Amino acid sequence: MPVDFSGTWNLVSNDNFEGYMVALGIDFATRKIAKMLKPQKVIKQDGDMLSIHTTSTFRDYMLQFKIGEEFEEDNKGLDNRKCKSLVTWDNDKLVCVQIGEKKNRGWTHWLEGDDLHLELRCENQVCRQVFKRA
Ligand code: VLZ
Repeated sequence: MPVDFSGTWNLVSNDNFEGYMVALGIDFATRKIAKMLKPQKVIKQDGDMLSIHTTSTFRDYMLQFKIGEEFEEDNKGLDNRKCKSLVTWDNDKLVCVQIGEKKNRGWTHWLEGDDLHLELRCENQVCRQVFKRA
């Protein structure tokens, strides 16, 4: 694959994270803390194997998967709902579909110039995040 997301990335913008968290049913107190965070992503890409470690001062979330292979995702520390997740390439974009209780749940990663982009989707909400290399 031509695109390599590997690296350490710092959040620089976070549009409608609040709407995304509301759609996931995250409680008010947790949202107030979470929306102040500037998470960092540490991504390791080795062939079809990826790990995405999202870290913050409040909570961390670790995801490891093989592209093209469905896996169980527990969303522990997020909304704690289990999903069947599948990540595939759509040209140079990495697209995750998270099948579960919430409709239209998933995310897309892509590179634009030196920036890492992430769109997070749940129901009718879209959160757009941009990261720069640390
Ligand atoms: O990222 O699905 O890169 O999992 C936010 C942690 C993590 C802060 C959000 C605490 C995970 C929030 C977003 C408390 C509610 C996500 C995927 C794509 C990989």
